[in-house]
Amino acid sequence: MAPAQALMEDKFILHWLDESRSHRVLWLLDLLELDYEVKIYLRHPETWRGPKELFNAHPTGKSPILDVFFADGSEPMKLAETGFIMQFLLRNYDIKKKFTPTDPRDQLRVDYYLHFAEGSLQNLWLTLLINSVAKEVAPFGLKNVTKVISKGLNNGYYIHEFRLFISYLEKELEKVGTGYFVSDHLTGADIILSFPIYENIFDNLEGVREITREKRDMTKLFPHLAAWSQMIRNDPSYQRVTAYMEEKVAELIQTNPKFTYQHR
Ligand SMILES: N[C@@H](CCC(=O)N[C@@H](CS)C(=O)NCC(=O)O)C(=O)O
Repeated sequence: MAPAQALMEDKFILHWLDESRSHRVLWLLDLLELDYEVKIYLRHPETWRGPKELFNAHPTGKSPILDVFFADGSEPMKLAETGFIMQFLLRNYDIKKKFTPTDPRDQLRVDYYLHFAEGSLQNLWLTLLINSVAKEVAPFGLKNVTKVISKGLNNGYYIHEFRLFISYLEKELEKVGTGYFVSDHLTGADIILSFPIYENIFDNLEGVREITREKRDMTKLFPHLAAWSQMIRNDPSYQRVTAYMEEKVAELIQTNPKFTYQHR
């Protein structure tokens, strides 16, 4: 058997948390037509944290986690960190090079986005989000002071950084001019950015308005990012995995309403 085929016989278990970064790993597994299973975890409806069962998958209790079972019998591997997982999958399983640029300089751009998405963009969004809900979780009596501090941090620093990053990404897309972040077809760059740009922002415009106090229309301010988000939304594989997971999550909630959440 040719090595490429042997690799395609490998099996995967994705530990997938709802409304999380793990969705793009699922999308990539589907795009690469790999043999995978999904283990579903639900967030606590109030704290929005993952369940304690995620700690059985990995000591950090975070998702995504990918278990890899090699067809050649070598020792299974457990992978964490979205960018790293995606890099591993693209390097080893994109046999037909469908999602890999041919130009080595373009490959470097993909690698850059695999780091940028989690290293810079996602943490910024998370901080904005946490500051915007800080008042609600603050103890009674400290809510007003918490609001002043968290709003001050967002207004004085994080909203500015958010605009900086989004404007930068808009210009990058315009510069490439193909509708994709790298090259002229879907690559790991678009797949990893689907969560911070499409899911967090362009599929959540009302939430963005509340958090960033941006009154102008984001789709008009950032037309290239808006059109790119539409491309993600319309991707048949993205639609298929999204609809499938929505159905599975609804089933899980219905059949197991006492899903055990970790209270922290
Ligand atoms: N940098 C990590 C972040 C992983 C992460 O924080 N995952 C979140 C989901 S978006 C999580 O599992 N949260 C559950 C919790 O912290 O309780 C990655 O890219 O995989």
